[in-house]
Amino acid sequence: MDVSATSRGLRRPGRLALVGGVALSLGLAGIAAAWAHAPGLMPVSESIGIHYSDYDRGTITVPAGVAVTIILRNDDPIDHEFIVGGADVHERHRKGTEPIHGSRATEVTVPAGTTRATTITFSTPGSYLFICHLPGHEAYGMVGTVVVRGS
Ligand SMILES: [Cu+2]
Repeated sequence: MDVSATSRGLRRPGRLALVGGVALSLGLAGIAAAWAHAPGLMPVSESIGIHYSDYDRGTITVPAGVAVTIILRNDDPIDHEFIVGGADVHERHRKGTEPIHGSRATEVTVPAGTTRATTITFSTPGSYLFICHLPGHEAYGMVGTVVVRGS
């Protein structure tokens, strides 16, 4: 658990009492789980590394309706992308001509050797592919899944 989440809780006396009760009954893991189920109380973040044109995680699971920050670290000497969405989104990008992405949170260019963060709220539970649509990268295997679970 990060310290900022703890200190933020301490500044809210009303919630401190609730968290204290959870701490007694469930321990530290229980606190994290309780916060994870209370949107807005605890930031949700996931990290995905890219190395040798491969995402280091095939699946990430996130809660619906919560802002999730996804940290994308590209260790390669070439650019990659993280584009997440439904079949329509991916079909558009397979045929697309946009060389750089940056204006949509769900479509991120991660230049060689850099780290990018994007924050997305997935409103509808389900499974959504994330893919790098630079030429040849999807066929090479740059595909993963975001599983969005309901509350
Ligand atoms: Cu790529």
